[in-house]
Amino acid sequence: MLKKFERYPLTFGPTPIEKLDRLSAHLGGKVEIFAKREDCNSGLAFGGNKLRKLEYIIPDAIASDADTLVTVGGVQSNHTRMVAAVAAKIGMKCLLVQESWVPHDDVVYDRVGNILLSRIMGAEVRLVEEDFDIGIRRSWEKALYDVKARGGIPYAIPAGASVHPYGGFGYVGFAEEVHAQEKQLGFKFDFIVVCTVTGSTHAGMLVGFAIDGRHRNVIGIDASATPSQTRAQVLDIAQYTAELVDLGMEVADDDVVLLEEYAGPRYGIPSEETKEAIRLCARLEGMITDPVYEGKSMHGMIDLVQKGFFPKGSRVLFAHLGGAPAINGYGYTFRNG
Ligand code: 5PA
Repeated sequence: MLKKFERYPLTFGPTPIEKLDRLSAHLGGKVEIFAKREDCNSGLAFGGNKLRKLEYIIPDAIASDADTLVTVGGVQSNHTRMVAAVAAKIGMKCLLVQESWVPHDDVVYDRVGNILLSRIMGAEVRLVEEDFDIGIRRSWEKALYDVKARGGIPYAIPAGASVHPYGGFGYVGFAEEVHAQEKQLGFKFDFIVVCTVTGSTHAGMLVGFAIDGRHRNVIGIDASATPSQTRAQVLDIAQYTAELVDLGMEVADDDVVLLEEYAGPRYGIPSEETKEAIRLCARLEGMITDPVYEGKSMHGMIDLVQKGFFPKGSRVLFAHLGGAPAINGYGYTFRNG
């Protein structure tokens, strides 16, 4: 589906699929759980889902003659870290707008993890007092204006590299990769669990798995805590991505499966159940998930298994999209493990 689109390689290649035996057994053994390790997809600053998306966006940035990548996220955004790494790798400058999306008072919150890495990689980091919102941001538009005012040529990448014409392609590619891996494994996954915030990861998967009718088996776990906006954004991106890749099928509103109950208490703040899910997965599998994203989708998946949402014998693929560096901003939360 993606052959006609240019791709700038930023990842190692297909990511491994790992069986989570001990977690599967701990949850009763009725469901087989696997993880696709997008968190290990690259040598660029610890990797993660944004690199798959950026592989299809960067050719356009290079063709535009831009000299500065400009993007936006929260203080502990993984996306901004990934854009900083890519800018370094391709020899561009980078301006990051880091908004106050999370009311968090760890003293080192704006000094460690993602933001620390972005600073080391030479990005200009601009801390801004604005609340969480996945839409187009005024602060980001101002940053674009500022780059132009000082004689630079900005290339605008929206939050999470999502609301960009090519933002959905990377995770269409993920689905194609899973199809190929399933041939080798000799079975197909019944469900794919994905953490959803700005929407293009979920949207790309929805389009990619629609090829063999599994689009409603992509179970989005909302981590935005603003689910109607996230849902609308997933639908919109899925619709225009489907058209661009000639899917030959209309994506409808009820094709977006987004579960809302695991995002609380709010974006970036983990519930007690999310913290327990992070500990459980770490202690059974040595697999690190974070309090903002994958901890919430892990919590969702565990709860769904326990509730019997997945029929007995199902094979469930947990998309591990990265995000572990942010855990450094939660030292107090995990001070006792
Ligand atoms: C993010 C996003 P989408 O934004 O494509 O829905 O992906 C959700 C997601 N897992 C899941 C991890 C580790 C993520 O980083 N992160 C954002 C960021 O600024 O880092 C875009 C919100």
